[in-house]
This record gives sequence, C-alpha cells and structure tokens, in this order.
Amino acid sequence: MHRMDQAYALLEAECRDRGVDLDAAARRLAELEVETPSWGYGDSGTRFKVFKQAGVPRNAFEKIDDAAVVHRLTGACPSVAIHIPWDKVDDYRALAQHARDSGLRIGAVNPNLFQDDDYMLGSITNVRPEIRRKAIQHMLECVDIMREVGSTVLSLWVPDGTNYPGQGDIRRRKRWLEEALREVYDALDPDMRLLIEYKFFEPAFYHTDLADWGMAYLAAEKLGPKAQVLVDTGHHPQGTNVEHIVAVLLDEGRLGGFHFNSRKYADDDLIVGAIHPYELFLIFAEIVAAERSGDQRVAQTARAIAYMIDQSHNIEPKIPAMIRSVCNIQTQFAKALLVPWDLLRERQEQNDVLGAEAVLRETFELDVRPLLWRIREERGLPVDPMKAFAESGYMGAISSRGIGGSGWS
Ligand code: PSV
Ligand code: MN
Repeated sequence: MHRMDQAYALLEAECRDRGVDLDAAARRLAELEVETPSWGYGDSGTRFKVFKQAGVPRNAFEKIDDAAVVHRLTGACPSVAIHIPWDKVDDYRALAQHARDSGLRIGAVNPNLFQDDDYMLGSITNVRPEIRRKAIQHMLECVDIMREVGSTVLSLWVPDGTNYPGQGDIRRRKRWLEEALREVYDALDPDMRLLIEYKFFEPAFYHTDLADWGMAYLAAEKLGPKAQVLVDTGHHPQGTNVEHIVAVLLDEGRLGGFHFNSRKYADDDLIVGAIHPYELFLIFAEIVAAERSGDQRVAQTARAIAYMIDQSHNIEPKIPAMIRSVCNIQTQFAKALLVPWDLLRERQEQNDVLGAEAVLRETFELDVRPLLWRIREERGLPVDPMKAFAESGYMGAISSRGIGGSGWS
C-alpha cells in the first residue's frame, strides 16, 4: 500500500473506533475559506526596523497577484482583505476586476484610523470635532469602496486610547465612539456587516477605547444585527481563554470574524499556529460545536464567520509564511472536525474530568495529514503547498519587482 493510503487507513480506523464520520469531516474541511490580508504581502516590521525584502509587491494589484498564488496552491483563500489608504487606487472597480481575473474576490475593507498625523491624539474619540469628522468620513469612504469592489465586510479596528491617567475623559470618548459607529452603521447596505475588532493596548498604553470583547460586544449590541465582534487572536492579555470568548460570542450570535495570527508575548502577528496550536484547535472545537448546534442562530452565526489572517512578516518570506498559516489553520480545523462529540458529552455527564479532557487532547494528537492530503488530491491541488511554492519559481519571477515595495506606510 502507498504510504499515504496507509496513513489514511489508520486515521479511518481511529475515526471508526471513535464514532466519527471522516467523510463528513472531509467535506466540511474542503469548504473552509480563509481570507488573506493584502498587507501580509507587503513589507512590515517592528518599531525598530522594517527590513525590506526583494520581490515585495509595489501596489495593490501586485498584492492581489501574490494572494492569487496562495489561493492557487491551497484552494482555500479565494478572497483578499484590503486596507485603505495602504491599498488606495484610482479605480476600485479595476482592482476588483483584477481580483476576479486572478481567481479571487476582494473581501473585507479595513479603514485605517492609525496612521494619519491628525490621529496622534485619537481619531473618532479625538477631543477635536473636525478630526472626529475626518475619521468618520474616512470610514464612510470605505463603505463606498465596499460597494465598488463588491465587499460585504467592513472590518474596523479603532486604535484610540490615552497614554496617561487624566489625559482624556473616558466616558466622553465612549459616547463619541458610539456616535461615530452609529453613523457608519447606518450607512451600511442591508447585506453589509460591520466587524468590530478590539485590542487591549498598543498604540495607547494607559487605556484603549475598545479594549476587550465586552466593549466590542456592547457596541455591536447597541448598533444592531449587522454589527458583530472580530476576534484577533493576538489582542488579549497573556493567559486569556480565547476559546471561552469565542463560545460566548457564538452563543450570543455576535461572533463575526477572526484575525488569525499567533503571539508569544504581545500582538506579535506571527504565523498562525506557530506558537499555541492547541489554543487554535480549541477555538475551532468551539466553532465546530456551534456549527452542529440545534440552536439555528448559533449554527448560522458559526457558518457565517469571516476567517481572516492578520499577520505581518518581519523576517520571513511573505508568500510561504502565508501558505504556512493557511495549512496550520486547515490542520487545526481538521482536528476539530474529528472530535467525538457524543463521547465528550457522555464523559461530561458523568463528571469524568480526566476522561473528558482526554477526548479533546487525544483528538488534538491525531495525525490529520492524510485527511489534508485527501482533500487536496481530490481537488487537484498540490498535496504539499509549501513544496509546490518552493518549486514554482514564483519567488524568482517576482524578484524583478526589486526592493522597496509597498509597506506599512
Ligand atoms: C491592529 O493591531 C490590527 O490587528 C488591526 O487589525 C489592523 O488593521 C492590523 O493590525 C494592521 O496590521
Ligand atoms: Mn487585526
């Protein structure tokens, strides 16, 4: 027997023993779509240095070219998020057409409220009304761009906050934030969603206006059903139980999307799954459980999640780093699809603490590579997308773009 067939037969036997439907898992896994970020193809770095890499895209069109390569090799990334003004172009319809010609579509549109000099002391919570207006206008401009490119997701991160106690009136700023979001929310078309992203610090170091999931949830709840929370996995204090947040937001119908990345210390934006793969598995386990829920609202919320990557590469080559993230996401999602839910429930009912914990851990320990190989083979995709990229010659081809492509600013 071929090595792959042998490995698959082993996984099949394990699933049979555990009462898990491997074919159903394969079907769901093949449907998984993960959006990649245009900015993940450009140069980025830390506050100490942005290392320029050769071949980095020089504009939004070339970022789409690179995203198309990731989709061609993984079959899982049909959309690309854009960030305005990083991806500002004269003709957004032409950009959307370029995406379509490359086998992609434009996904979330991200307003940028953190790089204009006017925003040094805040954007939508700035004490000066003209700056708040400018920031609101920018978000409304992004809603117009959504219409032009055919996007349904406005993905908003508000960086505003203060660096010192007393610097701002926290409650007054909260009202300004609510007013601004209301105006943007009211401008959305019926099929559009506003995803509200939170983060507890950086760039502000004393207080951040939208610091955690509770504040984002509250804002979404006040706005209405088209507003949901976006969980960036790198935006929590150390030790936060992210899968718990995911479960609560799913249960409330307010989990709209993810920015996946991994972190060791702060908002490190490293390759997804590189640091805490078990956490990623447990997040997906909550999502798969919600997809299977008999509560239709919970199941629909889970099925509508916008899965996005938000990573910035300091030292690693960008396209393979993105492919690595996609593969790591597929791996943990595949494992979550193999959880024997009936067995887990049985052990929970029996208050079998160790038994229940073992169900999840042993699922995490399964070798799901044969399942990934199968779905790729069935769809005519390379079984090893990293290897296929290395052999594709694409890195050599784009080196003619030179050094000094598009970056953070
Ligand atoms: C902020 O840290 C963030 O996660 C937001 O999503 C931004 O849009 C993105 O990073 C920029 O890299
Ligand atoms: Mn993010």
